[in-house]
Amino acid sequence: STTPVKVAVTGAAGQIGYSLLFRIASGALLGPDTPVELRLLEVTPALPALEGVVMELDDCAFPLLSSVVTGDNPEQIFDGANVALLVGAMPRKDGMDRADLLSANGKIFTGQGAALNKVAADDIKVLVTGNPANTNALIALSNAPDIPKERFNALTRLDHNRAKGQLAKKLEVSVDAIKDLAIWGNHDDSMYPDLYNTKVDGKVAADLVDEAWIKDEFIPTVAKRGGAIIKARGASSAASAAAATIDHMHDWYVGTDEIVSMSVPSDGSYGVPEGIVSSFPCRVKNGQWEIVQGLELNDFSKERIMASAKRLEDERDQVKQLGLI
Ligand code: NAX
Repeated sequence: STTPVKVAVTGAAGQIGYSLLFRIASGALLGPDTPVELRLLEVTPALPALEGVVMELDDCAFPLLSSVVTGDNPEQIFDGANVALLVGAMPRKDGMDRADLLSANGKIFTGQGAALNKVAADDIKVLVTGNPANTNALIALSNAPDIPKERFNALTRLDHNRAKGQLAKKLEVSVDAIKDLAIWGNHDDSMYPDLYNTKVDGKVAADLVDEAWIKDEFIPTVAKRGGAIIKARGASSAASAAAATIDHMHDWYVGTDEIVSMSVPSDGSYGVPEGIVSSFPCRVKNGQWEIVQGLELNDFSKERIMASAKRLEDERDQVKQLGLI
């Protein structure tokens, strides 16, 4: 179609935004035939910096970029949006604990959920990247009662891609050889990458490596990757986080034949409680995700998945107590 798809991005002047916007405008998000209108939200003090980013977007002369709208008012920016990438959030500062972060960022997502509810297009798809992503998605969907909750996802695709990269390196295979890998649970250090259902050239990944490697190297490396990048780069993951955000929404919007990791509102599958947004292996059909059913989970996997789900329940209880949901 030639009607531009309206893609809203929050935190557009931030680090992730600086990678994300150019890829959206180049067609990486919605494909080479779909023009986009970018609608960019920032806090008021960041609007001048955002204008600089828009100047650079102009200077790329992307054929698919039909227009760019910027502002600090969610109801204006989300007006008619078909896709919303909620990246903007306050980073954790020194002396802030997780509860402080939940409270500070939670307020952003109550307001943005309500604004989406009021003005977004009927087909809106929302992906939350800003941390704590899973619980922020829960807050947003709870404040958008007229939008089906299935339209709210959170990002665990970066963990998925990190796990794929580590496994490919270990086995000296191409990432393309790896199928059916999935991250379960929360996007924090409790996330669980299941190698017992992952296939490498048709073989079970867990059979190709030592159990000790899975437990003592693979899982901790994926879990601590964000910290390792901050240490090496002096700044948190940005280009890889943008790439994962693109991958997730691309696969949701355009479709994929593969099993992918998506944090979605739990329907109780595999004993993960309803009322949280948790990562599952998902397939996408006709623009709708569904949780892959019928997977065998061993005791180790079940224990790790439940431990991560428990973290999400604790976060849910905290934001409930704060009156955010
Ligand atoms: P930056 O601090 O560079 O950018 C965030 C931007 O959001 C800033 O420009 C800020 O002004 C803006 N912002 C803050 N409140 C806003 C609001 N109410 N409305 C609109 N914009 C607002 O952070 P960046 O490195 O881009 O990271 C953004 C978020 O992604 C953080 O919360 C970060 O923790 C999270 N991440 C999530 C990942 C994931 O896998 N789910 C991985 C990467 C990243 O750490």
